[in-house]
Amino acid sequence: MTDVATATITSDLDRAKADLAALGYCLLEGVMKADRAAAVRTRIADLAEAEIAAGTDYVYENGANQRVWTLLNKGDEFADIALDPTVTDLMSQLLGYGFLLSNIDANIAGPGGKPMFLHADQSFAPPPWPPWPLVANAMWMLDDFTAENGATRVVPGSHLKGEGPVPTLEDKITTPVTGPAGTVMVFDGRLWHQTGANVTEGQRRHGILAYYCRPFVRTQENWFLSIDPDVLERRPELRALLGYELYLSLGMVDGMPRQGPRF
Ligand SMILES: O=C(O)CCC(=O)C(=O)O
Repeated sequence: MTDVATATITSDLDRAKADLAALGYCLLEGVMKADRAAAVRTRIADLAEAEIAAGTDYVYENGANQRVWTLLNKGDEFADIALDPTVTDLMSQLLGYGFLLSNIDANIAGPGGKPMFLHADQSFAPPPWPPWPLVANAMWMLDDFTAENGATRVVPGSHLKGEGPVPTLEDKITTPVTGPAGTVMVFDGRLWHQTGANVTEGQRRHGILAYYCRPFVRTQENWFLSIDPDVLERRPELRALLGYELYLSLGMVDGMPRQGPRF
């Protein structure tokens, strides 16, 4: 594609916020230092291999791609990613106070993988959409993302269309979002996007999607069933993010706390 406005890779938060508003996504460089990105990548690759060996894997796309789900139960480094202050600051701007973690998983795009269907992450909501996002996502690049190895592809500005796309595997209307390992792409839940095709001979593209939602939207992961209680005990700061705290009158247990407002 030519002449498409695309986000600038930056460490300037104001610049990133401007891209997010105008284009529906932004790119922040170096939020994760190179050695940390490499260590997290190794951990994801090990988990992916171990899940295949255990028969609990989520391999798809004819064996080319693999998801590793529910990362909070698979290492405290993933709680740090979910709670990252730069990303959560942007999330509170996009989603308001009390936002939740909808899910956190890894997506590995391997050689031979075709494009994912074009979608927006809030396609569960019927159109017309409100003029603000219901959900938002952060893609943490653990490898250099390139057009060849399956970088996420987006339609810049599509977050303003008010509805999702007709799902298609076509990648001609999308543009690849490339960046060095350690870059994080934060994107509005209305943005049309897809995983790119991986046309390399042997590169596996590792990324972590930390996916958030407004506090009145159902989370993708059912945390109440899936979170390991030891994780919550070790990392109590996750409680609010996973929906264990009240949001106005949502999330009550036997009514509101007795010292609070009555209705
Ligand atoms: O892995 C990617 O590049 C994007 C994945 C994606 O679009 C999704 O999980 O909704």
